[in-house]
Amino acid sequence: MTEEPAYSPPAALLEALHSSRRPLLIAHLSPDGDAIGSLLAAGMMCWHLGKDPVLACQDRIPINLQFLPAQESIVDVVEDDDVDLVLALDCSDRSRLGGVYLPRRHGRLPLIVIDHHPTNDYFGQVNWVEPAACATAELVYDLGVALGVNLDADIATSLLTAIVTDTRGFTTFNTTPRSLRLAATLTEAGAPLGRILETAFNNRSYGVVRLWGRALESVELEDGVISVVNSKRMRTDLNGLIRAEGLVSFLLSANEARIAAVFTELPEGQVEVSLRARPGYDVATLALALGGGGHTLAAGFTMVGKLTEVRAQVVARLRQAALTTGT
Ligand SMILES: [Mn+2]
Repeated sequence: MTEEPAYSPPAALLEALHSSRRPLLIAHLSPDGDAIGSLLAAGMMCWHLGKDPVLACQDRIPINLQFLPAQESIVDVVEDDDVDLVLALDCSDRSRLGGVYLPRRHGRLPLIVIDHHPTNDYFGQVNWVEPAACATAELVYDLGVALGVNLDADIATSLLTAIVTDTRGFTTFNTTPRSLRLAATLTEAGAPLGRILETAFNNRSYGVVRLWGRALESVELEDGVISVVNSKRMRTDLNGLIRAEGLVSFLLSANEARIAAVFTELPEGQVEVSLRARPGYDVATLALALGGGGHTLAAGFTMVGKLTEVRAQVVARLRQAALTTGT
């Protein structure tokens, strides 16, 4: 590895990991590139160290990440009674672990958290949280250095995919010189940057494109808050498709928008709210207040209620945020 570590894992983390034989590694539910990339890289590091980890994530791996090495080893049900440590990756609170974390069985095991969300609530016994890191994978890289693991092409591919997706192709404001140096190091180690960018961003199903079209019919802009709904009715002929992936970032590209929101009606009477903000505005505070979390400029939460009512209620609060927190 050529890029110097920027962060040091806590001694207690290294100790716990060294003495574990079968750690349970968990990426958050509704996983993104950072969750899956960090999970796979950490899992491969464990293999290099002769450990026998369980890699787990409650939800399906998004189609644009299904090229990643070793992703077939991720399980969505943990039946193993043998695990001796839990390592949470990119999870800001306990609920993000989803159903692969079984409190009755895993609650007595040491719980280690590696994350970069500023809203992290330190739910582990050991919490390595670095909000300045552009991705959890940046910390996983530093963990690899601390563990003395050789950076092979598969680990590099997983880490670079995580960094590329969490920085949306090095376009977010938390992209740092180090993000770029890490990308160079990982590319040198064999990660295919062009293919990762292409697969991560130019890769959505025709169904998602049609769903964008229907959701965009509902677009509204009020006081700098742009929003759409994605209702169950819009998806009846779309084969179980739920999320209009990428749409919230697209909405924010409207010049008049300062905050963007997508309201997705979930099957069980819940509404998932995805939020994005331009620099100088903040959507994390509201998301956290409503039981979710995330970053200042990208956050989300889920609440019970009717789609139209949730939209009206949340947009009213976002309009306050768009009027009062501008710089
Ligand atoms: Mn992340």
